[in-house]
Amino acid sequence: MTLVRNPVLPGCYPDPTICRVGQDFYLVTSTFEYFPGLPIFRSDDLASWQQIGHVVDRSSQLDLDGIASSGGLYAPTLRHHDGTFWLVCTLVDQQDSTRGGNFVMTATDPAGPWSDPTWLDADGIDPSIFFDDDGRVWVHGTRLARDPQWHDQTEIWVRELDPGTLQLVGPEHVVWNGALRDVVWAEAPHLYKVDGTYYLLAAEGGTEFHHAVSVARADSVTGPYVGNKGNPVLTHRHLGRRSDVAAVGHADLVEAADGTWWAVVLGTRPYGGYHDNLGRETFLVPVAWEDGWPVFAPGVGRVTSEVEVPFAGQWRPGVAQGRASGTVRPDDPRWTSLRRPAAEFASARGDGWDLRLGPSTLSDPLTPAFLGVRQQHAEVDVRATVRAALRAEEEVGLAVRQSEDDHVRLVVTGGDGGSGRKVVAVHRRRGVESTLGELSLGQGDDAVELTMRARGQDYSLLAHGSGAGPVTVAVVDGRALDSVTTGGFVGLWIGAYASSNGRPTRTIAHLERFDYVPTE
Ligand code: 6LW
Repeated sequence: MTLVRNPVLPGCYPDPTICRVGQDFYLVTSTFEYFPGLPIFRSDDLASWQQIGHVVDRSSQLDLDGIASSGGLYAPTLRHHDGTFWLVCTLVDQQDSTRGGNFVMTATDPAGPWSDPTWLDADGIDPSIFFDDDGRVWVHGTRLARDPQWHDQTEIWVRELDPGTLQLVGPEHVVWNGALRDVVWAEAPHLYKVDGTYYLLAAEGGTEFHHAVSVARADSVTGPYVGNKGNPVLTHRHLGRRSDVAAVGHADLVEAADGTWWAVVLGTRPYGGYHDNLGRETFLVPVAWEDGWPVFAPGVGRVTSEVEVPFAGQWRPGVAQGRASGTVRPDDPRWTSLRRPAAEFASARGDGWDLRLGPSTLSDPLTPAFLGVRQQHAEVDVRATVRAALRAEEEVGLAVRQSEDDHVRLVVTGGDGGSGRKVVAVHRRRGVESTLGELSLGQGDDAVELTMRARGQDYSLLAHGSGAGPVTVAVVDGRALDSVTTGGFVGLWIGAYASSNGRPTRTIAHLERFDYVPTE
């Protein structure tokens, strides 16, 4: 028996989906505009998760260019059937609804390679796939109701998939609008068959504070589905905004080899007021069956900070669980870039990277030289040691990123018209930039150490030139950066960043090392 710490995946790992093959569990989460996309984790005990790859690791699989922040890859579903892993997901472009859509990818090895997508003739988001025991396969998802009776009403549809052609066939069945009257955003549907009965699990209320999980059951896969009288069966919305965990919903169920049942859900851990800088994280919840219905966290009714898992071994947290501290080396699975592979602008060198500056910036929905990791701890020091011979207007340093419009940079610049290097702290807030502080460095190209020190919502930005002690260049209120303030679906990323700010350049900056050091 081991006490498993929640969240099992801290930081921006939302919309978890889980399946089991033999003794092993596999889990995938959403990644929006980040690349590589859809990280896949393996665990043999639900406690310790090791990242084994990404479902999307070639830009030839999907084109994320130009997709603005909080668009991109939403809510996947992962299943295993007959020796094949199946993943269904949506590529969303919020500016261009004709782009992207729902797709299927398959793999025989979950670590990859995964196939190119096959696009499905289905609109909406949050697709899921269910393999019935009669050999038939059913895809389901959610979309805005075709004939809405209330604002933001969605409908969950079910349609058969031909597993040979990967095309949807036959009639479509609209089976669910949510458990409660006038409820918004019935979404994240997943179908299961347990003891001959079909169960539909779905989120409702929207993925933020009012998020909830409801369940319905039917004798036939296409319904009619009858809701549980206890719906919603899991939510934290009645706990208020001071709850340690909020926004709980978007559940997926799995049965362990010993017959116990579990759910993974997303939730947030607000701090400094109702702000979720770490994003929507993945939590584990025990499930029991009573009277033919799943009971989430029986006897407790909420997500807890520790969960007893009877078959769990000793706690062996994986690096992606954020409990590894220290230098993030080039082979670390936490590294992510924006929209395209980091190899297009970065090459590993020693403990760090060479970063080729390019004209694009963090404000463009493109691929600037940004290599980051999720902020997974409220208290953490992130340090980048950089060295570069920069020209005027060029910059290299650290960035704390929410989106194109909201981020903070602590960067070395080539100075003003070549008059000397300096460190500049810049806050881009709702698309408008302001300089928060500056520190002169003098001429030369010796290494500069830049630190982002998060202590709750105080993000101190420090710079340390050779010989000198660290100097605080600015302190930023992190509440300006979280998605409660800015909108969107993602938590914060912290990364190394370099740009020539629109100019042609051949400058290469060296990131000597990048350290992620939580205080706990
Ligand atoms: C996800 C959906 C949701 O597809 O957020 O508002 C989306 N609801 O379930 C992105 O995580």
